[in-house]
Amino acid sequence: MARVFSGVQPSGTLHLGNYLGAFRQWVAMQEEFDCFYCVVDLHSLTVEQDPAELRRKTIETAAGFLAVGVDPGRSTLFVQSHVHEHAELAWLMESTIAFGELSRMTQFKEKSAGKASVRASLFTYPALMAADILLYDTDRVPVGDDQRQHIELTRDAAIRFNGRYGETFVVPEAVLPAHAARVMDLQQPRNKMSKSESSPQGTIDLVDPPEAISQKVRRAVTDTDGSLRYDPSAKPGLSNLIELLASVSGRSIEEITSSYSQYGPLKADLADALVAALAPVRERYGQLMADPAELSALLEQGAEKAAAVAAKTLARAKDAVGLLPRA
Ligand code: ATP
Ligand code: LTN
Repeated sequence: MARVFSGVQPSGTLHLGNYLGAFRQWVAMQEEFDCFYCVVDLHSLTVEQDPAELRRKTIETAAGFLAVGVDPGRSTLFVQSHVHEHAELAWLMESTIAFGELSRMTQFKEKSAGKASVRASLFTYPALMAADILLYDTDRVPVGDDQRQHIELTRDAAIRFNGRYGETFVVPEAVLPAHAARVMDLQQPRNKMSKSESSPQGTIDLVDPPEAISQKVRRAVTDTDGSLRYDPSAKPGLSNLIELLASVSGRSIEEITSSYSQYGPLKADLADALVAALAPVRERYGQLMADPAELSALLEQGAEKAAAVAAKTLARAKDAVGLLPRA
């Protein structure tokens, strides 16, 4: 069975971008693939985190995976720092990827812009991400559009390593959703909806109550020209709402733009569709968070399964580069 790997940082509350950009594909892919889904806590250390808060968010993020429909009976669900091979292979990746390549990563440029102090790990982070993916002989990586460049870099790193040291890694491919691969902030529709950077009014959280979802959609920023058409560069707010409706309802962009003439009814239908999609997620999330012992047992089983796979790949890679095995 082909392998899938993906991860989410425990850096905040899961939102609609995570759901439509990543989670829905994660759930669908369980039918066909051997899936590994990871709470990438090491990645979140690239920026300041409060220790107690980080522990709490790690559990919440894992509960979010299950709430959206990741099935621990079929998929392996685990926490990155529980499998030490990630940090170790990351060093070999930093020794494969060039400084110039990391300098070209747009996410680094965006997240470091204007900051007085930037952690070295924010710069090297794509090497850790490459390690995450390559450790599991991953064929496909379901992600949102913002991660496309990192997956390209992972592919380049795998190809370069294999060329230099012999066939070691599977070269993975990104899988992006047809719609809503880049969900925009509802208040600032030129920026992506984000856990760490968006305002509460601009973000729909997976656990928002129905009234909050409807209110945020109603107040979403659009424009005043009144013409209902899909044009992301001239009409980013409205186009985002159209994308969202296409994604949650399965309707096409053309069908949507031809069936509404005013923004109000489109917003109302979008709000209803989002409430219907997210209500069961919110309910399951509440149940899961009520039983943290069950969650940590699942994460323990997941770590054990993940480590068994990761250890083999790491040993192969260390051997390939010429690190002397212990006697
Ligand atoms: P942060 O703001 O801390 O960078 P984030 O909200 O971008 O967090 P991540 O943990 O970085 O979330 O991303 C998890 C997954 O969700 C990734 O596959 C990413 O591509 C996807 N994703 C995140 N934001 C969006 C978005 N606005 N639209 C579509 N997909 C998204
Ligand atoms: N960098 C990603 C999270 C991430 C990831 C991964 C996604 C870390 N490792 C491996 C897919 C595969 C992010 O910030 N969204």
